[in-house]
Amino acid sequence: MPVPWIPSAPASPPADADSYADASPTTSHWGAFGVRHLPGGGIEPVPHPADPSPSPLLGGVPGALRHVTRIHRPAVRRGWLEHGSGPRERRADEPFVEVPWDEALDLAAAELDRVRREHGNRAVFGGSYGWASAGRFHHAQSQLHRFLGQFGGFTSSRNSYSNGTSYVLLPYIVGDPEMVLRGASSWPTITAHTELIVAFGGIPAKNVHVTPGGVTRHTTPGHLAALAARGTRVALVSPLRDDLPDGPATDWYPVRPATDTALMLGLAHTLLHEGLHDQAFLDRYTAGSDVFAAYVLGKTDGTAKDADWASAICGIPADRIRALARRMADARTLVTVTWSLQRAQHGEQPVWAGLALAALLGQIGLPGGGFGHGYGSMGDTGDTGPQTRLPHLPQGPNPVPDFIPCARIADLLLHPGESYDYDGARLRYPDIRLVHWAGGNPFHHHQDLGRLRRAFGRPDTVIVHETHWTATARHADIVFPATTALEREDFGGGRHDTHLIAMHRSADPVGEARDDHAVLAALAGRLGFGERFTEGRTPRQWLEHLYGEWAARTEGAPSFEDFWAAGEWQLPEQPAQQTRTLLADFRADPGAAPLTTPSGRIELASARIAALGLPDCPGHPAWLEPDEWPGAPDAARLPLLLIANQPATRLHSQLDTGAVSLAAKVAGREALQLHPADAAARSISDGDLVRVFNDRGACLAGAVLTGRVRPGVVRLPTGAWFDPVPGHEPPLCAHGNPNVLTADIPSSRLSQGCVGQHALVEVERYEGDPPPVTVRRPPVLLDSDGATSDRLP
Ligand SMILES: Nc1nc2c(c(=O)[nH]1)N[C@H]1C(S)=C(S)[C@@H](COP(=O)(O)OP(=O)(O)OC[C@H]3O[C@@H](n4cnc5c(=O)[nH]c(N)nc54)[C@H](O)[C@@H]3O)O[C@H]1N2
Ligand SMILES: Nc1nc2c(c(=O)[nH]1)N[C@H]1C(S)=C(S)[C@@H](COP(=O)(O)OP(=O)(O)OC[C@H]3O[C@@H](n4cnc5c(=O)[nH]c(N)nc54)[C@H](O)[C@@H]3O)O[C@H]1N2
Ligand SMILES: [Mo]
Repeated sequence: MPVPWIPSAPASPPADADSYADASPTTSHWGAFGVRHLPGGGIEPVPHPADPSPSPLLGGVPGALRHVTRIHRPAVRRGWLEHGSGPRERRADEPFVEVPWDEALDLAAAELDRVRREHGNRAVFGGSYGWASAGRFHHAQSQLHRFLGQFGGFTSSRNSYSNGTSYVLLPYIVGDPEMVLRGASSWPTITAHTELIVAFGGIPAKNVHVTPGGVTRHTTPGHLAALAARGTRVALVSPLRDDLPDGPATDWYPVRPATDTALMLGLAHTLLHEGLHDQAFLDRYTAGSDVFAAYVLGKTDGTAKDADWASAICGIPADRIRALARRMADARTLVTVTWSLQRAQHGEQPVWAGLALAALLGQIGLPGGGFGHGYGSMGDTGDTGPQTRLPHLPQGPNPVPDFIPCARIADLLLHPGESYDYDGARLRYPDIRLVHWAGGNPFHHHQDLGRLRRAFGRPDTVIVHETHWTATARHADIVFPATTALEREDFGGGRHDTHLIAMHRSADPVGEARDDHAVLAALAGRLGFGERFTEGRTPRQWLEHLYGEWAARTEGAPSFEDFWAAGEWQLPEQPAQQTRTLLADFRADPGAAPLTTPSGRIELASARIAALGLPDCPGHPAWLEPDEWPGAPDAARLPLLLIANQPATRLHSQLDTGAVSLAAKVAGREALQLHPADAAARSISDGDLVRVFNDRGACLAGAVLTGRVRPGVVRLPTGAWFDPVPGHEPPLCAHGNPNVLTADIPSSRLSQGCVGQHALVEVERYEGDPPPVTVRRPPVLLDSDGATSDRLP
């Protein structure tokens, strides 16, 4: 039986302009598209005609829009309704009572007010991390932050799960993080100049369809094709062969996960030992290269980090490491590191070591050379589109200074009053009594979901706005049904977008769903600041106002009416940005254009970081053994290294109920890729139901055997909706969510980033009657008399 697995999902064909013309325009994180209505009542997404490579995720939109898991009415957890607010186990299997809007709003407003009066504003957590949907006005977090700011403030969150570790590290070593995040060479420059790309984590084609806020033209697939046509060689350093599409001239280095730093140090050793490094570059543009070189050559700790040393750790033969280093020195070489590498314990190290490696080559700031961070992580890395600041909703000030690095959410809830290190400071967790979340799915994004479930038991009240009955909605006390982007008017575009898209309303709201803005305006009204929140405008008037302010300072922008009628405005091009790297000025004259680091240069050793004395982030790039990697003591018991990376078939947990995601499930669960040798050793065949487990939890998955993963490595992407089987502690997820397995520890005490990418696990064939997947049905919903709602199909 063929397994319906999509390794790197194929793109949909580009649209013809005619079918787009009679569709309603909109945009999304996976691209701009039109919504066409079908005779039977369904919808069909039509790609934007200017998009050379529309996202396969478009195919997930129709199924998700009207799925049975859409939330129809406000709902309150029965225990909360009956016993009032207070700490309690918040489990996904407790029924909800559907209540009228006024009642739900009254309850939420009164509880917000009580918490503020009794515990102060810092007892409200409103960080609300998550990707919500595209659209500049209805952006859920912006709306919530504006509301909570006017409410008197809230404990907020900083940074991201995406690249939170790098964001803290980079200011110490390059100054502005954008210098390497988006300042490295553009794709056209790479295809014109680069001879060798050494891609740690690859350039995964599955990821480049996504850009936060929207994208009209997906250009990276075309650039990857251009690389292939030009014959640019790519050294793919990844445990997964699918991290680079077939096409470019590829040498695969199937590195053991979590060991890239050792490999980079081995490469650096060869360069230094054989005198292939650029000493003049190091002297002029870097600080601390002597400290770094002394460490690499073994002068500090007696261990030379040579290719043999590196090989024993990373599993790449020493002669291949030496040969690669020599080739790097001999060519215009771009060293790139995907964000995934820093989403791990000691995640600073591969980023810093990769930068140091590129510095040794002396090509930083040259077209097509140097260091890049995020090619293949996001669609707009290396994009040449205009960088226009698009209109946005003003959030206003937040009077509460308390914040957490976003990946510390469970620690925040579990350990009020405890202190912790962050970015050179010592911070303390406030005591959170109320959590208000809109536009994010912590039961998707956070690690160790069993622990997160305990953490969500601590606050008095959890309020969630959601479109669907996600695991987060199921762990809330008060649930507000939110409209999706298709059910309201807005405009949107991403950071490098070529178009600002008018997002016309193309579907009626499901059930009684309301816009997040409307929910918050109603709460603000009850709390006495309704007029301040809305400024007396309807959503349409907000759009006209925000657009109008922006158009007034944007040359050539049409009137709102013309923009709305046309469905888009193509933004003016800014050609000057296309070929220069942000570091080009620094390279031309480091004295005149210094970096904002203490030395003004690239810091290969940082005295500031060293002075912090952190055991998990020393003052120069170093190989530090993580707790969970193939060489760890626990690997004797848990011999497989799980890669929990981004899914090819959806955006995080979004669109998991859509056709593209469902088509790739195996045995009804998320697909787990594993090597045939590992499968044979466990009597696992293609398509088998398997149990993936470690000490933190377990999940079921469907086995897919493939030689495109390194032996000893299994891949289970994120995003299958968490479906805890009742009665299991630690949790068993019936559906295949890898975050029951990942550890909730910080990347380091410097940055407190997320470590979700890796975990040690074991896999076994599942025998017996499997628990069913229940999460694709709504939870039990009661009406106010306690009867089960009969609305469900
Ligand atoms: N193990 C592991 N975990 C990871 C990662 C990993 O690599 N490994 N990656 C991490 C990364 S990089 C990220 S960015 C996070 C992503 O984590 P999230 O951003 O939290 O994931 P999403 O599924 O995009 O959640 C967005 C939610 O918003 C809802 N939504 C959409 N539109 C609206 C709206 O208009 N209003 C409201 N109220 N809700 C709306 C959607 O239904 C969805 O539930 O996951 C992280 N988690
Ligand atoms: N289709 C789709 N695209 C997306 C997203 C999505 O949910 N769906 N999410 C978007 C978001 S929010 C973000 S932040 C970006 C994330 O961008 P990334 O963090 O770069 O994406 P990942 O897919 O998590 O990881 C990239 C690759 O790194 C490899 N890798 C993992 N561990 C190691 C290691 O130790 N060493 C090496 N050399 N390689 C390793 C994995 O095989 C993986 O496929 O993706 C964006 N793009
Ligand atoms: Mo992300």
